[in-house]
Amino acid sequence: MDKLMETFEKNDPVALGRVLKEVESQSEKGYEILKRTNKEKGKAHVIGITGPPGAGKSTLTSKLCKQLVNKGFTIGIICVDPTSPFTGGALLGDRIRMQELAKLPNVFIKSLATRGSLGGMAHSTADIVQLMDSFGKDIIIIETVGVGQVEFDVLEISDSVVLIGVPGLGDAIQTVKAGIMEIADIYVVNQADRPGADESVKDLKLMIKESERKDWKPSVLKTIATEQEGISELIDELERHKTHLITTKAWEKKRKERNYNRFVGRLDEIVHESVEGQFKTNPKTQSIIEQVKEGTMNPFSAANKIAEYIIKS
Ligand SMILES: Nc1nc2c(ncn2[C@@H]2O[C@H](COP(=O)(O)OP(=O)(O)OP(=O)(O)O)[C@@H](O)[C@H]2O)c(=O)[nH]1
Ligand SMILES: [Mg+2]
Repeated sequence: MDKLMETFEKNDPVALGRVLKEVESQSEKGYEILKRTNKEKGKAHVIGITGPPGAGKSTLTSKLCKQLVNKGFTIGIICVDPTSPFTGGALLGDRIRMQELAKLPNVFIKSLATRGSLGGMAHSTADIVQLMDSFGKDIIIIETVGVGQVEFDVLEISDSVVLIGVPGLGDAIQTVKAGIMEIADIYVVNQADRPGADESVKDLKLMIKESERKDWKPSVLKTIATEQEGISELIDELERHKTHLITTKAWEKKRKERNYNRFVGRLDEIVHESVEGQFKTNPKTQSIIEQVKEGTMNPFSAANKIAEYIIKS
């Protein structure tokens, strides 16, 4: 353990990989590591990149990353794929695209796929963000597909959220706009080499104008990720957003919220595990559970009874 942390502190990427594995498997060692690395955190700029499948998130992330490395930044990338157990091979193309990135100095990539539990995804992402931050990464990019609840929770960890669309996808974005409007800080119309890009930009700008958001007006950029076009503008915009967060103290607030949410999340887990452990093994609660199943006791009174019993014991 000490040796592992020693190499971690010496910025050995192999140690970062091992540390991430421990934390991901939620081992005792993993929690020890999280406790030890909880100092001096919150320096990294966390960027969430989301959008529909095939929009070009990975291509854009890869080009963005290359330019950031050239500017001297160290980068951590987290690929969150809540759908991977179902789409299976979909990640393969990504892996190939990302492979060239992994060869770059100062870039570390971590893929995160669900193993059944969607709920744990945001926790795991938060853990990985902490570790990459503590390791000294300047920028952490979280790439995630879509805009469902899980992705929403994951994106909440980010300081800056970039929503990537493609020309003609205006309608698709419209349908999710209620939720995404509140969290996207920068809009990108990628694949701008395809027809309809300007209309999409116009549509998005109109949507933004209509939104009630006051603190920050998101800008709309056009990119051709495959040609590396528009990437430096995106970097400028990300820097502008970071400055905005710092000057409005939202940066600080975000970190406080992140700390609080992680505490509540962990507390939740502990309570849940201990309660479940108790009522599943305790014979006294068994009869109540049986009655609930049979319908002879209503679930609300039963839950109250068991909660009372557990709190008392
Ligand atoms: N014409 C054009 N194609 C692009 C552009 N950017 C990406 N592509 C292509 O679009 C396809 C999907 O790109 P990805 O980067 O894998 O997209 P993604 O959003 O990461 O996809 P998922 O991770 O599967 O959701 C690839 O074949 C890319 O080469 C672009 O600007 N123009
Ligand atoms: Mg991708």
